Amino acid sequence: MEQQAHFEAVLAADERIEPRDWMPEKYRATLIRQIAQHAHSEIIGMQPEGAWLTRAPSLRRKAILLAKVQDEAGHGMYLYSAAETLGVDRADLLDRLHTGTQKYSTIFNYPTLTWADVGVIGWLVDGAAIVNQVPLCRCSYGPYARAMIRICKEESFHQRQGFEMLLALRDGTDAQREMLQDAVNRWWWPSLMMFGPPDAASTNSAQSMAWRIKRHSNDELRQRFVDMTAPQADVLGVKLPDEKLRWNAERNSYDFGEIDWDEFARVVKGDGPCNAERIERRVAAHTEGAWVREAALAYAKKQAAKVDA
Ligand code: FAQ
Repeated sequence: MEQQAHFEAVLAADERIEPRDWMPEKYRATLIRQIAQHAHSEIIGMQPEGAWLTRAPSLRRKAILLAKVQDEAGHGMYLYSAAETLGVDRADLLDRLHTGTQKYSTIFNYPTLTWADVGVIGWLVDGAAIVNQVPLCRCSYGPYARAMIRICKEESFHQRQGFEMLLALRDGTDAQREMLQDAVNRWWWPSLMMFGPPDAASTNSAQSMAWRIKRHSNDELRQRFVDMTAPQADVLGVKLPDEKLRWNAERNSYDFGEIDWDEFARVVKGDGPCNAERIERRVAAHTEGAWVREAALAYAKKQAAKVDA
């Protein structure tokens, strides 16, 4: 009872729960679920852009993209470490990703068909990730909140590199501008789905907000993203593919059209354009990397034996 009171008091004072503190089991389970899904998204998210590393149009673009994809691996690592502070094992979490019992973001199940997709991922996908993740820097669980601070700094850089790449396409040839518009047409709606189901269908939101894991509802953050992004589309000279998108002076926000929630449900269930391919590639990388994990373990044992001797 005293422990429960301490937990409630920490939340009420907007302070952080740390790994050694007592916490309700459901709070622990919710964090493991969200942090693991977030980590999985980061490492699966390396694939759509990674596919363009060998085809980047210049050495400069290739170096930038390589650094970005490596950052995503790093984000996955911080997040798996944050999840491990809750008493789970990273190997088990990876198993759950590989067997499809834990989710990752729907957005990474769409293909990257052209070079413009790489820039649009930076602009829209990293842009949406920032809007969703900046409030997580104030999440009530300390290790997750701290991991998010560094991740958000890097995501901001990713977003700007994407936008800068798109400015180059805007200032390029007609074919480049068409390629840009086509990529925007394909990524806009999936980016809006990153924020999760509408509030009325969001099963976890009420409890996660009460526990101060989430600070804003899915729809609130989605609206914030639309408001931030619509003027940027004007700068890029692209049209967002939504006939209902318009400024609403009364609400001081943009109105926008209805998201295809059937498509969202299909992609969550595993039936998106690239779900099978992403998991297959991930499992192959894990299997092919077994020798690296074995070598690292053998080295760690050898070092420990030296210290003991
Ligand atoms: N995809 O009750 P809610 C990135 C699931 S990282 C798949 O609203 P919640 C960086 C949800 O898990 C992108 N599943 O859930 C990058 C739940 O199922 P469950 C990832 C989704 O947790 C950029 C069910 O639907 N970011 O982009 C999705 O309160 C570029 C009901 O939903 C994060 O993970 C979805 N889009 O709110 C990398 C941020 N949406 O678990 C490479 C942290 C919902 O009960 C390149 N996560 N579901 O079986 C969050 O903020 C939250 O978990 C939400 C969902 C907002 C995603």
